Amino acid sequence: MHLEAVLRSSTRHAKPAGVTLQYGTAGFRTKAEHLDHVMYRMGLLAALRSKKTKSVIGVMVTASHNPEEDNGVKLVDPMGEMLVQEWELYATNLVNAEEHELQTVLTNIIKQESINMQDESCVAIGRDTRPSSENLSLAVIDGVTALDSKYQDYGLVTTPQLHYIVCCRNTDGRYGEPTVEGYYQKLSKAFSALAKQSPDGGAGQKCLSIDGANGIGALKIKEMEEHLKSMLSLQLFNDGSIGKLNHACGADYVKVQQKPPEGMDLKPGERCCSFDGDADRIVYYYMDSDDRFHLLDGDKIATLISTFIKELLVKVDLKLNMGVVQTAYANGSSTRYLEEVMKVPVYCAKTGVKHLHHKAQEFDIGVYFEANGHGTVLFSKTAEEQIRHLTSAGANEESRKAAQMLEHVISLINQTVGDAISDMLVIEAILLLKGLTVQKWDEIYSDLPNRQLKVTVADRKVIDTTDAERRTVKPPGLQEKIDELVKGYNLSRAFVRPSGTEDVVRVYAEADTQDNADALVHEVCLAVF
Ligand code: NG1
Ligand code: ZN
Repeated sequence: MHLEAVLRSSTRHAKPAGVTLQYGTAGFRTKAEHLDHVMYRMGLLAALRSKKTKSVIGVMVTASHNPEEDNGVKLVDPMGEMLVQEWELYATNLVNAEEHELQTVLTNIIKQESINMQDESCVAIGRDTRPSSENLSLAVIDGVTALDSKYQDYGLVTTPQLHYIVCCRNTDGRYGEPTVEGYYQKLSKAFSALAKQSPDGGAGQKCLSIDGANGIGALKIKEMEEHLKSMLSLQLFNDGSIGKLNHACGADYVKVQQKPPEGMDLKPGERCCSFDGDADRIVYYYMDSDDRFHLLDGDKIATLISTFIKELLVKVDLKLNMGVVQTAYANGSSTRYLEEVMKVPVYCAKTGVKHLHHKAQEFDIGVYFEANGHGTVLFSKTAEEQIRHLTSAGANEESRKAAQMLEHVISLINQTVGDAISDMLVIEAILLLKGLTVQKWDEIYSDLPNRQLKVTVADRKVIDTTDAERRTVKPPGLQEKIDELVKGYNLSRAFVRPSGTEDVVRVYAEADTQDNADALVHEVCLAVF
């Protein structure tokens, strides 16, 4: 195997000796200045993955909700899904190889995967608005071209837009036109078709305030808005013109701090939402007339969407099974509501979208959301076919209309990955169609007061979990301590787990009152030390 070109270019992207990183739930993520060699090598790996799968592979340069100084990279597989698990290991090995080991590690991957280096390959590259992202994406391109692979640089795109493009490129346009323009057209067409079905055509809906987290989502929502024309009235805050990316704003800040972002003018009762730094997460919120903050997170979104879909399924009389997938962070009230009132089966997956996505694929219709607002809906081929058939062959007008609505939801939702813009449009369409205000939506169930904290420990890996991360098995005695603390409160639950993206241990607790949730979370934090 001749890899001279690779080794030659690698000297321009040399790995600092001794630095090691792991391909975690969100790919590689660390301070931007440590990522040049990582990007170069992920360019190499993407080219290999493309040759192996004979498909276009995506590379997204972003660190999502993390500080502006950080950056990261993740690979996108052919259908727009996250990179398969076996290749995560190759990614880790490749990135951690010292310069003199690079050739051996690459050769091993090529051999193990029987990759024919003469095969064509193409890599689709996207990046967020971080100041470091442009140079880092050039390092990716150097890696891709060192293996004589083709590439297309899509420049500034949201993470879900890149996932969409990769899926379109590999399905001969069946999923849509593989451009950002194609994305806007697909979504605006579906939204318009749904909005037209609402009693007043959307005329009565009030303006939605959007916190763009000073990131790529702000840039892209402005472009989307032009396609939406007057169908949806939006007001954008934190658009990146003054503020810093994710600083005191964005979906993660709002969810974790349980307060509105800075830089946004909130009036009582107004419907607001926040995107995260790469626009794959969204949360809604509003202030009531007593100046109390109300958060509608991923759990409330999952409930709204699954209720809407279930009602349509009854109208079309299709026996498609639907399940909702959550994580340990899902509010206990949401799980109870979905299971007991909605009679929808709920499953708990490990944190990290790929785990939820895989579980959701087991259903005809799988709705998955992390409490932090990352999620989407997956429709199986069977479900899509049956629904499409009924758009014309439905037993009566009502059933045909419901099937058409489901078909538009299928077009509007980004099935490749959670997508703030697409989820926002689905939510807005449902609120319109059901004539719901944000307050009415919020009243569907009441969240249990909760608190999430992070603690820094010497080695977070000493904590090992089971039962979808809801219980610890290591270190010995910790779970017993947590059980004992939880017993001291009503309606309480608590768990700890090592973060997959930061060098911290996350601690979560819920209880009957905010004071109790706060007290419990502090007690559990102390138990972790
Ligand atoms: P970690 O750092 O493993 O908790 C965080 C989020 C995940 C997921 C990933 C990827 C929480 C509690 N955790 O993971 O849900 O979104 O980042 O971005 O929100
Ligand atoms: Zn994100």
